[in-house]
Amino acid sequence: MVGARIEAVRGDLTRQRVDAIVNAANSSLLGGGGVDGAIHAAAGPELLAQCRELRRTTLPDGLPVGDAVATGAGRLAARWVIHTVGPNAHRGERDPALLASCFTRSLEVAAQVGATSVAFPAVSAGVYGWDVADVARIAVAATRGLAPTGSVELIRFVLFSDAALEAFEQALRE
Ligand code: AR6
Repeated sequence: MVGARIEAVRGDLTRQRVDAIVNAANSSLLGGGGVDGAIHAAAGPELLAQCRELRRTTLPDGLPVGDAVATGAGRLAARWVIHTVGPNAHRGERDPALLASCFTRSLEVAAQVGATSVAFPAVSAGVYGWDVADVARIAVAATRGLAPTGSVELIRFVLFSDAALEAFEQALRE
């Protein structure tokens, strides 16, 4: 069995026509700025309602750093939003394994829901202060190192800037 195809593109994560998009959320799951804010704005109130329901039921203390959980995607073209929480460099969270876990756990959750295509942002490379080149190397190594993940055939990194795209293209070349 061959692994998933991995690609990097410049674009807006909220506009991707894939089964699942991954949200760079925070532990509260109740929204924020950056790509999280853009996803909630584009998905509409149903997404926040589902996140609140998760907090009320299975995740009363929030989603731990490095873990991932799926919800529906409201008005987005995607079917699922997979929320993950990256390590926050400003709080001293600099363990590459925690960031790698965001990508591997998200892909495990994607396989659990049966997604065939998954789009990721550069988790932790914005508000959470990681160097995008480090994020790119860790993300590419984590997704490449994974055994074929069930249903997932396409992994797409969607970058918001030319600099971030270049970092991911470089990591994919290595
Ligand atoms: N499409 C693709 N990438 C985007 C988009 C978009 N629409 N918008 C931003 N980015 P960030 P983090 C890029 O800050 O560092 C939130 O408040 C952005 O340029 O969204 O994990 C959460 O609630 C950057 O390269 O996520 C958390 O509190 C990358 O996405 C906190 O920020 C990630 O930047 C999470 O911080």
